[in-house]
Amino acid sequence: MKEGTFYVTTPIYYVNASPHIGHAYTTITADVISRFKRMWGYKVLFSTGTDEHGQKILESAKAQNRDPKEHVDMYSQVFKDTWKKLHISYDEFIRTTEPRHEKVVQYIINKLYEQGDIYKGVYEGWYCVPCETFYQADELVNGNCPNCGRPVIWNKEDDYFFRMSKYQDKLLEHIEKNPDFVQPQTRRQELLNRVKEGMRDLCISRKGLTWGIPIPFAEEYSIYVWVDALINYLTVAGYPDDREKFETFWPAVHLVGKDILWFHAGIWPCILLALGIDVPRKVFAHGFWTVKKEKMSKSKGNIIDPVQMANSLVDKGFDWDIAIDAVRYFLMREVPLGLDGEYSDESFIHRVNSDLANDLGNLFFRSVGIINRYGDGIIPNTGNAENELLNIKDSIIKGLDEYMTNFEYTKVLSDIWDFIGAVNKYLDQKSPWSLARDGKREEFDSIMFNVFESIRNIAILIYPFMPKVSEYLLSSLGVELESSLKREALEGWGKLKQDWKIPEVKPLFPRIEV
Ligand code: ME8
Repeated sequence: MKEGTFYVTTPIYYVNASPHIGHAYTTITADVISRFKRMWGYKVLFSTGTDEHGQKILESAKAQNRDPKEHVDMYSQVFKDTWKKLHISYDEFIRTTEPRHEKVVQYIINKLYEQGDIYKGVYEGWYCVPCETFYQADELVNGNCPNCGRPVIWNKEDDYFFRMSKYQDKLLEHIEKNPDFVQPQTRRQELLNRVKEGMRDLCISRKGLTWGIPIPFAEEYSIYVWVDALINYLTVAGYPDDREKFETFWPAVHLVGKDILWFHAGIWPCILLALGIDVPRKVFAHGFWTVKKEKMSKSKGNIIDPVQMANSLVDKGFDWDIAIDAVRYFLMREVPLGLDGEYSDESFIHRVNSDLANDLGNLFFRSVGIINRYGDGIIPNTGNAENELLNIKDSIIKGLDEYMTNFEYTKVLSDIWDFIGAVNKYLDQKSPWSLARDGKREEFDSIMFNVFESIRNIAILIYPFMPKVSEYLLSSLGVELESSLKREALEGWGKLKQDWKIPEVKPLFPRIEV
């Protein structure tokens, strides 16, 4: 990895249904860090995609009466379309059925086989198709899958195995030496315990399964879908042919849900160690969104669709882009990444009303109202900074890269909202409207300059979370976007355009009556 670069990934999602807020959560989280890092001057590679092979996908295609290829093409497009709607700025969208990926998977399997890390044995145990996971009898809970609770199937066949146990000690050492390798700490502890219990060799083949990548030296087998899927992170990074890209970006930061931590922080690093490649820079496992305390899932029928959430705001008078940003804001603000979050329509509406309409929206619209009424709509640029506001801004910027890199988004947002609160309070206390009425023009100008300069800073700070709201606010302030969405634009105080007349603005966040 070269200095100043940042590679972040989401899991590649199964193409058996449309995305819900669980998928959107991981993807928006990755989008926020990518937008932030680009703003901070990093060269970013942000990758997402779809996991298209395996028995689960084959069965879902059959259940929906589609040819598997047609099925994966269709759902993969649904994911792409949804990410476009949610303003996701990915650099790469990888599909595991792409030839470029199949080539890398086969290359890796050959390499591991040739170096003696893959051997033939007999697999005897259980398999959960919805989770695409092998289990031994002692791992089952009441005879069912310990992860999803559904029935498992018995499997006994000749199979190929990866010598995972050989890399256990190296992995353990890495986790122990690198306290931030897995975050949050509770998940790191969980992983440590599991690695210490001992790692069995991993079955990496499925006999006779045709919807998968064939094992190059035994074509009657396909490669276990999780091994196929994990390798996507290397394919995107240019491994093995594009050395330049690979050396620029690898290792990646993997964002995952807590259900798939073991694959990313247990199995995957062992494969990488076997290949002589650096293990991931970080694996961050977030919590689950629940509805009435149950994990959201298609089988339970309690799915929340992010696009429908946005539509519910459009019905209340929101512009589409602003509604999408409100969904993004809610998901990033409501729960600290790592904990579970309970979704309800009430909590969504409450956030939108209180944080967006009452705090941010109110600050902007009352400020514009004051300047229109008492200052001909022209933002004064007096240049004298109000230290109280400047210091708040500086203290946010100080730790920002670190907080963002540790995915402490709720803390960052709460700091930005404290800033918004401070500017609203400043307006109340200074009551510039009275100063204008009393003819104290200089004082009025100075206060309004500081208010709008604060709004400019706030608009830049919220950009990673709400890009369209940010762009709307900045362009209303006459600020050029390209030069504004940069770290330098947050330095100092007083980068507003001289004598800018604010155009007519529309209310961004209509208050929702409940
Ligand atoms: O596991 N709350 O794909 P997947 C929060 N293809 N996040 C949730 C969630 C919920 N209720 N439900 C799902 C796979 N997620 C594999 C990944 S990667 C090499 C292969 C999110 O479609 C969360 O990030 O089942 C979880 O890890 C991911 O969706 C799983 O998506």
